[in-house]
Amino acid sequence: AETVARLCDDRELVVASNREPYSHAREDGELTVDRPAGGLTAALDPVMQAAEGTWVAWGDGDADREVVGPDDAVAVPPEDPSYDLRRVWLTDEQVEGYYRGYSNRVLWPVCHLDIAKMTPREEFWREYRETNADFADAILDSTDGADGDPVVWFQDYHLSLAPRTVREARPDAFLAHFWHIPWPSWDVFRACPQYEALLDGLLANDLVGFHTEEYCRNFLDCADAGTDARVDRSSGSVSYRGHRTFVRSFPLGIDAARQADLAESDAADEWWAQFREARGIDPSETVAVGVERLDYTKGIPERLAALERFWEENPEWRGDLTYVQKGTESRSGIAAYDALQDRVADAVERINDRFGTDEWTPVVYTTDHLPEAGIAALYREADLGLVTPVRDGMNLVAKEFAAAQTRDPGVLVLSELAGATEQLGEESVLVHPYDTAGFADAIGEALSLSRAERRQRTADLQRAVHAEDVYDWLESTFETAAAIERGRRSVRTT
Ligand code: GDG
Repeated sequence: AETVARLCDDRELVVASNREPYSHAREDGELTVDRPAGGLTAALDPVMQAAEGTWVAWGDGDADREVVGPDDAVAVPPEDPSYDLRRVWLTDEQVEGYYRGYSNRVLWPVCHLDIAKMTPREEFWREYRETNADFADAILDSTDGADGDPVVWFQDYHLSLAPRTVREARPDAFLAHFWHIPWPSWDVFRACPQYEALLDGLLANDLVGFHTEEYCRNFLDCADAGTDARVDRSSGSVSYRGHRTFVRSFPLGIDAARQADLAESDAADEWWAQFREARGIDPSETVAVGVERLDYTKGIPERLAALERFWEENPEWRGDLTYVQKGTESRSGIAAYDALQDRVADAVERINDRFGTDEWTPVVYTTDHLPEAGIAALYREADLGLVTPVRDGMNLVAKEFAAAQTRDPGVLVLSELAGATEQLGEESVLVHPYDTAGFADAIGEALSLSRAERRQRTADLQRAVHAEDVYDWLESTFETAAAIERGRRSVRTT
């Protein structure tokens, strides 16, 4: 955290993301604070504490409104206030149009190559623009009066337009943006009617980061075809409206050491003992696991079809291979998500009716949000980790599964369409999520690996996830930013 803060050179650091790192709630009249849950927020939090910066995010919920000081900001973390959390308040129309509409019904499907699910309504775009302007205002307000030009780091697809507004007001600020989902090729991206405005917003940044080289190449192609920018592929940069944007890949990692500790924790043991008991999983059973939000990009129905095929063709595994699917409901109320929830529930019921017995349930399904230790226990206990999205920017579950193999090592079965495959593909059993027959065979192959082979693959996977963890990701992002700044300064002085 100190290193990263130093790389900001004592300039004001502002992070902007849709979700807030701390949220407040009222339970039985008591005000409670929810801690950063995801790996990224947990890793960024100490950086923000060291840099004493500002985090701008959507303030979600009534309790958040109670905990504001001047300028809609509250100092966090609560026990040792060291940086400002500044909330952007959204109207119901904004939540519907900016978040549930444009972000999740236009950008999400387009970037995951599912343009048939794209719903580009006029009011979605209007609210997205307005909300991005609100974020930009909050960023500018919080950097007002700060010494020097700020460093602003935007997270993700919710905030494509805000960089342009910030750039216009603060031409010398350093603006970086990390895009957590895939960037599609030009022929897909152009299906989005606002492609030019989106590129215009993103090209106001000095640095745009993606998980993989492929997304970087796609972005450069889109900038080339969708704007009048000059694209230099050899340096990975775009010159547009008098400004140069560098495009780089920064594959996001996890806190691998923490994940391994969690897998070995008492809380994980306790959670697993209870879950196993409650769901009737016998200790002798072989366990496969899938952990995700119920999102159509995660390939859950496709995976269930492959498992069904596997049990069909391999009757000796009935009663032995149990699949645990954790699928938390997500983005409910959006038709594509509601349909997916029904589809998954129906498939689970059908498979369990077809193969289940009084003693054995083939698919153990839970929609609960589990404690971190529960997730780690599932990974640790599983003989197979099935991470088979039909598209995924990175997929951190694959990395968490690898890090949590602290005992009898399990096998990672990974989709060739996940970003994580660029780093973990070689040591995994790779599948194509839509090739049901090949996927079923791969499950058989993964189950047949010897202990020595599983141990070797796991050791290699763990080396990979520890070698490029979330802290390396932060450091390389900020080092790249510092190098770009140094390059600029030397150009100015020569
Ligand atoms: C986007 C991109 C990219 C899941 N269920 C529970 C729970 N989780 C945690 C997992 C993991 C995280 O949520 C999911 O991360 P993913 O990376 O798999 O997927 P997305 O949410 O789609 O994230 C993705 C990511 O951004 C980062 O850039 O990798 O490609 O789509 O950490 O463990 N955690 C707890 N309970 C649950 O029930 N505690």
